[in-house]
Amino acid sequence: MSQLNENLQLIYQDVLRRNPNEPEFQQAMLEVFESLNSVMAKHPEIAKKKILQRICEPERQIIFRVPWIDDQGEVQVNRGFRVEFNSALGPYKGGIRFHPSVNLSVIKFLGFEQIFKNALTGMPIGGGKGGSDFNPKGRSDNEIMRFCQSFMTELYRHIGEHTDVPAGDIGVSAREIGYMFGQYKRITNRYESGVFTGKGVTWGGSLARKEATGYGAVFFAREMLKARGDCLEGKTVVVSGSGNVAIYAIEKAMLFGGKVIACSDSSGYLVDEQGLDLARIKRIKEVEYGRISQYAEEVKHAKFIAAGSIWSVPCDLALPCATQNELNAKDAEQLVKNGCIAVVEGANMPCTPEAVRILQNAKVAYAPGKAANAGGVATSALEMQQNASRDSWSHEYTEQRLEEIMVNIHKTCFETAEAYGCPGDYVMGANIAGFLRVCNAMDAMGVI
Ligand code: NDP
Ligand code: 2IT
Repeated sequence: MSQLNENLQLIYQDVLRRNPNEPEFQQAMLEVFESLNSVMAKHPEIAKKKILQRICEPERQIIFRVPWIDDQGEVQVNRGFRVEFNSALGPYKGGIRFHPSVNLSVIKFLGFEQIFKNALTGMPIGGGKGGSDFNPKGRSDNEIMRFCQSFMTELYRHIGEHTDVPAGDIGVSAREIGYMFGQYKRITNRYESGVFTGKGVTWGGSLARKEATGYGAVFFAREMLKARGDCLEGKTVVVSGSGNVAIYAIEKAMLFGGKVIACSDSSGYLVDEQGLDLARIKRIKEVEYGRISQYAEEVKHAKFIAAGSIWSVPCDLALPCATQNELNAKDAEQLVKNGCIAVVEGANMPCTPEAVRILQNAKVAYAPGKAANAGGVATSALEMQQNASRDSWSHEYTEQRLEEIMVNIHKTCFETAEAYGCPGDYVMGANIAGFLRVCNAMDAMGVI
């Protein structure tokens, strides 16, 4: 990362002016801008054709009302979003998030990151993101279904297998995808498998998609440690969150010989010094939709801590897999003090910019989400491939493809960082490699 040169500074001031009160979006843009000084010098056509300015402006932003009726017969009103950010490399692709914190800034930051992440996968997918401020917590299955149906009653007209292909994210898993896909099918009268990814494996979903983001992040961690002559075996691992990404990051870290001792949810964090019992976590979270504190009620030697930060738990490897800005400067200092050697982001933008600087200055290996968590969307692209050929692949084959993709993303980031004079800086490597791939396609297509 470096100070912005004069031209980048001017462009950044302009995007700030055009996108006020959107702190997450501004944060995500600044991180990319900070990687681009030498890129802009090497490729004058990018400035001349205003490609960066065009990339920062979403191609289309859809905001809509989502009215629905709860189990008490009360009318509820939520807000739905889909930001179709960039389609230079393929149809818009990215998840849908249901969480009360969702607003336009959050969806724009996620959509912006998704452009470069998807480019890094090497698959033909553009970038987009959607969601709603709907809070699924405590809602009945029927309420979730009615909400999803109302959400899709507007969204259906904007998506399609060649246009925009949503998937899951926070608060959206195969259950919600099922309700949304069902409503899409009903309204359009088309069984268009490729319009959604993350579908149930019995009706068009891909094996290994559920595991892909967490597994992919750990494949990335393995490659990053390997580049430093190290490995995962015997390492103590802490994973934040206990949702889809966290659960399968824990699983793969364990399979590679790591000892995972802590995870969390928004109510607090759980420590089991003997190593987490993953089957128990899966039952509590995936079957019972429960809280992680339940684990400590069932297991006497485990502790649940409602206040404080999971990053105070000493570890070799930290995998933030919950949400944006969940690991701040204080947490980063604590990790460094405790001897942490690597931080690999399963979530999107979980480390604050100050935390990233602290980790990088302390020579902790740091992998940004847009590289390390790209395995989820990459496997979504594999699901699209299976749907297009009306085929379904084995778990083993699909996971092998995922592994190859993650090894390649690591290699691309590593080599790009070296080529641009900042060896070991995966932020620079990921941003530059992703950005150049998008710029190249946009340049070829003229001013669009
Ligand atoms: P889930 O909804 O399955 O799980 C989210 C987890 O994070 C839960 O444990 C949740 O706790 C916790 N969490 C969410 N919001 C907050 C918050 N504001 N503060 C503290 N904890 C919070 O989502 P995923 O596992 O799918 O997503 C996790 C992260 O990974 C997100 O950043 C997402 O964008 C990213 N990601 C997901 C991909 C996917 O394929 N699913 C792909 C790539 C990235 P609680 O239950 O208490 O809310
Ligand atoms: O942030 C992400 O990459 C996702 N939520 C997955 C997107 C996808 O289309 O699979």
